[in-house]
Amino acid sequence: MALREILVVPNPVLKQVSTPVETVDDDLRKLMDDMLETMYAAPGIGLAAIQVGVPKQVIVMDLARQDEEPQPRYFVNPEILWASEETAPYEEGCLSIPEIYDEVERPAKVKLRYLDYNGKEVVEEAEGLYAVCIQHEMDHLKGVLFIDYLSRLKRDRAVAKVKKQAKAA
Ligand code: K1U
Ligand code: ZN
Repeated sequence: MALREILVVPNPVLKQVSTPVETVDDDLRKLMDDMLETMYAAPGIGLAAIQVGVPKQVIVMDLARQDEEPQPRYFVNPEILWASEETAPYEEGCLSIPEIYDEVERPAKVKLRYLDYNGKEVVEEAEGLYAVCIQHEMDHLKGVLFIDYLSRLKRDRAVAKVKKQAKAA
């Protein structure tokens, strides 16, 4: 396994639309292993492949608390089959927009279909933090960032703050 660099705004690669994966093979599993290690090291609870510069429809996630056993999840070619009309707010963060947090309102529950680490199809419902995180990560696959839901002023301020951090580093 290897750590990969996480791209940060305003890197234009983050705006790319990711393409579906044709086969879940050992090369793809290596990418997913690297992504999980990179996400744990950051630390974060989710990561989309485009955040490490790979425009494929691949996401990793682990929502386990520190006092729980790790529960890695892998999503290949995820699709939302249904989203609730009910919405819920959540203060989101993003490893590609370090140290910026703001509230985003999204459907409270979703039903999704995806391929797992072994290429097996899974259909399941998500709610709570799982629903928030999968929708946030699936937005990355479309080149959408959570700051895109904020006002232009807040978005511009967020990008300016990250640029300033990068210069200071
Ligand atoms: O960059 C990303 O997409 C990962 C992002 C996922 C996410 C967080 C919150 C709401 C929606 C999506 C993060 O992991 S940000 C870091 C974070 O939330 C966290 C870090 C350490 C411990 C607990 C949470
Ligand atoms: Zn993100």
